[in-house]
Amino acid sequence: MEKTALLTGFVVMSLGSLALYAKGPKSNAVRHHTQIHSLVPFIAATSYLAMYLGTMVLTRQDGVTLYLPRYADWLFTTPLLLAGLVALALHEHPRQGGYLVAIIGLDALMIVTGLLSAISFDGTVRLVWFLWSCAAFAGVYAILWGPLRQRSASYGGALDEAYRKNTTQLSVVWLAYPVVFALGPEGFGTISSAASVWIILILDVVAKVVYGYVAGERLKAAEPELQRR
Ligand code: RET
Repeated sequence: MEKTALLTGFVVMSLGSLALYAKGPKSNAVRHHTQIHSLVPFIAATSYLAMYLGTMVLTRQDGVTLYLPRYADWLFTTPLLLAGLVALALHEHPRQGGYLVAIIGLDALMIVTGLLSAISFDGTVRLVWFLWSCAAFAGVYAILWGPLRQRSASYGGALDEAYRKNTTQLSVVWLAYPVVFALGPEGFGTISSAASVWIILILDVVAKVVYGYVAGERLKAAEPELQRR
């Protein structure tokens, strides 16, 4: 059951990576976004392959299966997805790279403390790390919707529309991850291990492949503006 999901993840992510590269915009102004969006499922395919093969798949003292490649995947893919949004918002302010460092720092803290929560056997320790991770997650949202949103609003037009829509979509989909984690075997255990693997697979397809495609289409619409600036 879980093996099927993991193999499906490997196949879907591999094909998704190729499709995003083939379909994404290629002009000088936006090519880097296409590269980012096809690299993300390539990394995810690697993680699904590792999980399918059982590489870095451990068992917690209470028998819960820990899929560690997932956290390695997230540690690389989530900063890439955020970097795409930062590049868009800072199009006219490329020297304000501090936002990139800050948002990636918070994001990495979120994933690493999420991993600490998952591997913790003690329920209280697990909850503390979970909440700590959520605090870092809130920081990521604060940067996306605060200073970066402000920069993007100052441009207006299709560029701002692309930033707003991509950021909204990302914010909504990402929110599901901590919820599934909390309900899954790593947290309260309301959802079975197999169900959580399938649900996260669906979330991963939406957050990486569907998002990559739709974000690319919105960037195509903003291409003339991005070229002019
Ligand atoms: C964890 C557990 C602890 C609390 C929080 C989490 C957030 C995870 C997120 C993951 C997003 C992953 C994506 C992958 C696809 O590219 C680590 C589950 C807040 C937001 C989008």
